Amino acid sequence: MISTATDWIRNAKLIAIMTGAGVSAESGIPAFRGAGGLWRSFRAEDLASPQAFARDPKLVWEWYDWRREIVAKAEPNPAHHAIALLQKARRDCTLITQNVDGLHDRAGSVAILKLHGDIWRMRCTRCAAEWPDRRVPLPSIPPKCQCGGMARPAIVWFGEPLPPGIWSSAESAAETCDVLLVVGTSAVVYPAASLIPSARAAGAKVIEVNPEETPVSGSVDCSLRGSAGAILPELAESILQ
Ligand code: BJW
Ligand code: ZN
Repeated sequence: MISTATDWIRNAKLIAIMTGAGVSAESGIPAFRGAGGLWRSFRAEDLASPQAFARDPKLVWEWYDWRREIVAKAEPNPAHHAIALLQKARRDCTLITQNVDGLHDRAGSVAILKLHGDIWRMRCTRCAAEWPDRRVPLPSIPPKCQCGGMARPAIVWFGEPLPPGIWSSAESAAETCDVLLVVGTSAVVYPAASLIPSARAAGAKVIEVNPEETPVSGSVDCSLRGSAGAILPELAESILQ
């Protein structure tokens, strides 16, 4: 199976890679769903929404402060490095990520289409200013903007639109690629998950890398069952040899 996937990638003119939380699992960052997905007793759906933030900004910020601390200590793993290597060797390779942890950047990937934002950026709820902030832990919660307004994470929450330019670039990458490699996502969050059927409908081969079955497993061209940290380096090595 891996040799078929390798052949498809080797022969592809345009490659797109879409990653989810599973690609960072081996860096010690908990995914959102499945074992370890809860913080205290909350699911992402309970905290990652404008309504949850309006109800209890301190609670939502405590969740982010906890995650920022984990992410700050984490290092890119062999899967992030293999993707960066593939992108360097093949300029025609677009990386789309749902992750906000910045580990693809730290592994050396470039021009990353970050669908759901960035955990190291803040946005003012009053004046909409955006700025980077890497302080861990935050000195006070909720953090403030210079204008005195309350800051929120510059992350796309449930019910909010994805950044339009980034989303349209991701759509066009999915619709024009010859191969879409889908790594470490449960493929349940939309519109990101819709890139998978879009790519397939436009004629791309879709390869999934995930230790578990997902709702798209039955409709992809090839399922590679295993961890990203084991499979991606093997794929990159055989493609780039
Ligand atoms: C491994 C591994 C290893 C483990 N190696 N793999 C259509 C149908 C139904 C609902 C909707 C729909 N369209 C829109 C919606 C609503 C909603 C949605 O999708 N809801 C569903 C959950 C039901 N979507 C939205 O609200 C989106 N916005 C929107 O649609 O706006 C419309 C609009 C237009 C115009 C005006 C206004 C509105 C926004 C979605 C934002 C998602 N944001 C989050 C942020 C969380 C907070 C944060 O990061 O700080 O993004 S939610 C969370 O889920 C996060 C992730 O990026 C996202 C996806 O999760 P992911 O990456 O797939 O992780 P997991 O944990 O689910 O899966 C991990 C996988 O890894 C598993 O499969 C493991 O097996 C695997 N794995 N170890 C490889 N070692
Ligand atoms: Zn402000």
